[in-house]
Amino acid sequence: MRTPRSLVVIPTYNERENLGPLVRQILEHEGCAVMIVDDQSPDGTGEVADDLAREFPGRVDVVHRVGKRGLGRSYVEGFGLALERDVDLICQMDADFSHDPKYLPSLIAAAEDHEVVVGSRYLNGISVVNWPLHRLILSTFANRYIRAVTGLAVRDCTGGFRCWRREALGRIPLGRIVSDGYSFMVEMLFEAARQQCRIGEVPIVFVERRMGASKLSSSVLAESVIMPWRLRLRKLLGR
Ligand SMILES: Nc1nc2c(ncn2[C@@H]2O[C@H](COP(=O)(O)OP(=O)(O)O)[C@@H](O)[C@H]2O)c(=O)[nH]1
Ligand SMILES: [Mg+2]
Repeated sequence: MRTPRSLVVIPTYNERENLGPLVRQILEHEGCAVMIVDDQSPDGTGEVADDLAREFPGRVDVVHRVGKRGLGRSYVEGFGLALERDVDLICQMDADFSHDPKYLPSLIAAAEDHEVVVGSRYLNGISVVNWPLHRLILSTFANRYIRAVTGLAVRDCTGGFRCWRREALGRIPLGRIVSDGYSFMVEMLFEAARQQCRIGEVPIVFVERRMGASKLSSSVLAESVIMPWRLRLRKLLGR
């Protein structure tokens, strides 16, 4: 069987030190190309991305967003552009090495019989390295809460390391996605489940970033509390 063509979409905000090494590791995998979606990072990540695009023509692309920044917005824009490309799979991952590119082959392989594959921290117990206890509790509680409210059967609903079959991603109404933080991950999975997509999970070990800072904010957390109920209502109303 031929290697599937995969485009890895990476949103960046202040990831200057991480981006170069990460992109190089991704490109070691046959069939993988990268699309960086930068939100005018003040630390110059956008220029690092441009340098990479020059170094790897045809394998690295950069989208420079302007206007209000946001993770969800960046993904919606990146996915829209990725769907115009001649690729089989569209992957997504963080730029901070929490998602190790070494797992790309297992996500890609699982996409053979699933339409969406989630790199999961919570398949075999908890596989997270270097998180303070409060963050672990928050994340595991959040996932239970999301599963209970939305009915999703996925163990890790908030993780951002995923691989989509192109047709499946194309069925998600990207223009209607409203959330922007962790909820964006939940909303995308919820819509995938509504489209009857087969969702699979493969185990990953998630390692907290060593360089740069997290952009987790309290408004993102507030959105995560409300969004599962909005999604449930949306389904109930058939919207
Ligand atoms: N384009 C873009 N990327 C973002 C934004 N906020 C976070 N990111 C990226 O999203 C990924 C995850 O963010 P991070 O701060 O590590 O969140 P955490 O892992 O939950 O602490 C990283 O690649 C960030 O650079 C944003 O507003 N715009
Ligand atoms: Mg992170």
